[in-house]
Amino acid sequence: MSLELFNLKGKVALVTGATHGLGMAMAMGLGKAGATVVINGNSSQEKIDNALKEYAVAGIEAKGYKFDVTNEADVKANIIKIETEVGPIDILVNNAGIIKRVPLEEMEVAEFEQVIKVDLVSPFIVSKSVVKGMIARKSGKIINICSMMSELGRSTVGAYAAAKGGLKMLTRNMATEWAKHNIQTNGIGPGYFATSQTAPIRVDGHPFNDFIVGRTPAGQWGDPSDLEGAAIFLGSKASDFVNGQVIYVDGGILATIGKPANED
Ligand code: GCO
Repeated sequence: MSLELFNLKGKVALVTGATHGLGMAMAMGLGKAGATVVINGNSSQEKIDNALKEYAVAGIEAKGYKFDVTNEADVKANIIKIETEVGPIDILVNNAGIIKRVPLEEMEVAEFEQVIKVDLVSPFIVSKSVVKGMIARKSGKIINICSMMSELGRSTVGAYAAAKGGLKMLTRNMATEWAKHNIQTNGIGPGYFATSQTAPIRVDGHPFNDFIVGRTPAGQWGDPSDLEGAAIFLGSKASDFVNGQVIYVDGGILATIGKPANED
C-alpha cells in the first residue's frame, strides 16, 4: 500500500479557526503531509501572527488570513485573495466554531442564532465560495468538523447540537451534489478533546470530567494531535471514493452505552 496516497505535496489547504485547538492540530497534520497551509482566524491579527510562529517552529509553511466566516462578502474577498496569493484551494476544513452552554429554556434567541450562524451557516458560506474553483478544476476535498453532538444530545448545548446535527446532513448533501465533480465532502466528529473549548468542563473534580473519562472506552480525553490522521486521510487521494461520511474520532464513545461507575 503506497504511502504516496497520503502525500499532500503541492496541495493548498485552508483551515478555518486554525489559530489554536483542534483547527491548529488538523492544519499541522495537513502541513506535515506536505500541504501548504492557510489558516483563518477572526479574533485578532496578533493571534494569527502568534499562531503562524507556532507553525513555523513545527516546520509548517503557513499563511494567515483574518476574516469573518459568517460574513459572505468578507469570505468571498478573502478566498479570491488566498487563491491569488497562495494558489487554488484543494482542501477546505470547516472547523471554526463556537459553543454556548445554556439551558434551552434560558437561552436567548440571539444566542441560539449566533451558534447556528458560526457552526452551521459559515461552513455553507465558505464552502460555497471555495467550491466554485473546485468544480472548475474537477477536484477538491471538503472536511466539515462535526461533533458527538451530531449524534447525541447533552444538557446546556442544545444550539450546538442542532448546528452539529445539521452539519452532518449538510455534509451528506454537499456530497450528493458535488461528488459528480470529483469533490469529496466528508466530516470528522471529534469526541472529547483537551482544548480551551472544553477547559471549563475538564477540571479535576468537575463531575463532567470524571463522567467523560468513565464514558469513553479509551478512558481519557483525546489529544488534538489524534485528529491529524483523519484530516490527512480525508484530504488525500486515499479517500477519493469516500463521500458523505463522518469519521468519529472519539475514543469509542459512540460505540458504547457506557458502563456503571463501579465497573472496571
Ligand atoms: C461540550 C463539549 C463538546 C465537545 C465536542 C464533543 O460542552 O459537550 O464542549 O461540545 O467540544 O463537540 O464532540
